[in-house]
Amino acid sequence: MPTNLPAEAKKKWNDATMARNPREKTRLLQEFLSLIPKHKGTERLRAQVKTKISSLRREMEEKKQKRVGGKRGGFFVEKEGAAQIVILGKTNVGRSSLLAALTHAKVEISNYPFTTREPVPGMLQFGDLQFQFVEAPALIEGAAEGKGMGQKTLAIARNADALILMVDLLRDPSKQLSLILSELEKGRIYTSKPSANVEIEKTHMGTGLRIVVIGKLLDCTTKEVQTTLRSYRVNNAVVRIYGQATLDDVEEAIFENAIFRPTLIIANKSDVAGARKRLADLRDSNRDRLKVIPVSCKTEVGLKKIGEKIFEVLDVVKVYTKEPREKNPSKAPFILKRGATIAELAKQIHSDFLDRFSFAKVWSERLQFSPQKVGLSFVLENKDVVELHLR
Ligand SMILES: Nc1nc2c(ncn2[C@@H]2O[C@H](COP(=O)(O)OP(=O)(O)OP(=O)(O)O)[C@@H](O)[C@H]2O)c(=O)[nH]1
Ligand SMILES: [Mg+2]
Repeated sequence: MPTNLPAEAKKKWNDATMARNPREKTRLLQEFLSLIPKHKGTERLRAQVKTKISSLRREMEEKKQKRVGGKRGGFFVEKEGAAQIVILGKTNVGRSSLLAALTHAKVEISNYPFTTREPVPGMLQFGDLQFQFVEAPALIEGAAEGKGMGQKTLAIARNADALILMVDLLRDPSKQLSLILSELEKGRIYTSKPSANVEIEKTHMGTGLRIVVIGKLLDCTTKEVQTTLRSYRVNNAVVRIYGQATLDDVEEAIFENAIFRPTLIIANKSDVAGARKRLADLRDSNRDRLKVIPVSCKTEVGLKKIGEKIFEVLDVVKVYTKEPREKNPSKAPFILKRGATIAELAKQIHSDFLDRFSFAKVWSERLQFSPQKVGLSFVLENKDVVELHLR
């Protein structure tokens, strides 16, 4: 539904995005909020702006406390391995137990609530790949508004490559799941693939607007997209439109980028009485059709499947490279999004390989002639072996 914002509101939004100081930004956002007409089409936007204001307030409050206490919270976890998977869930569901069962991480497991207060990483060896699991602090209701370090926790989820939503089968698992999903949604993190995705990458002054439509515009032309962007004073940007997008999708992307993260549900404590019935209820209520894996960290049932399921949900392929004249491919594979081409592989190996590319050879059982000589647009598949020839 269109927001139909008056020009004055659009200008105010632009001022707010330009403001660097949180106090100033909060004030401008509040003024922006008061200029948004109240109707069904702006409901979501108003909620979003309110969340943003309360998070800015909390941020300022925390900074103030930090100046007094001098304590720093190191919440960012540097990525290692093929993918970073963040484990989210309510307290005591067994996030630490899962991390301890899958990796060598040293974590504290206890039946007291809120034992884990900072993200804890650990590595899982899966064949010739390594996955990095990160236990996030427990999520509580109101996390998206900043309760219980909620925003920092959601920021870790935003940065992840995939998510594990963990519930336990001791208490109502569907209720636990809907709490997590609702906090994620408020944080604009989606667990199912959206039908459209609009990315706005702001560029330098004077570079102009470049619209790249990879999917299809359903109800507007590229020109209308440009007009909408300009009305919000987005004048220099590369805008990529994936899937079946509407003008509303474009407008939404102006306010904040929604992101999609591949997601699995892990239902822990399958050993407890009544677990089977609760698991069935959880599966019934799971409207987004996310994959549910029942496990028990206590009896270790189901844990062996997790590596494989993560690999599947990431929707990636692993590709081995080979040096010309060497007999065997490298031991460590490269991980690429499914559908990636030789060009993406070349870029990942070295920033100037794309410019120096001459041709590639690909070995695979699926090819009629292997090795096959290919160019940059060749789509790679799982377990392909690639030899790059440079100029
Ligand atoms: N019966 C049963 N209990 C489990 C299982 N996994 C974990 N627990 C127990 O659940 C309690 C909480 O486990 P933790 O792994 O500390 O849970 P957490 O999600 O990390 O909790 P916080 O970090 O405190 O939020 C502990 O008493 C565990 O022993 C399981 O598979 N079955
Ligand atoms: Mg824990």
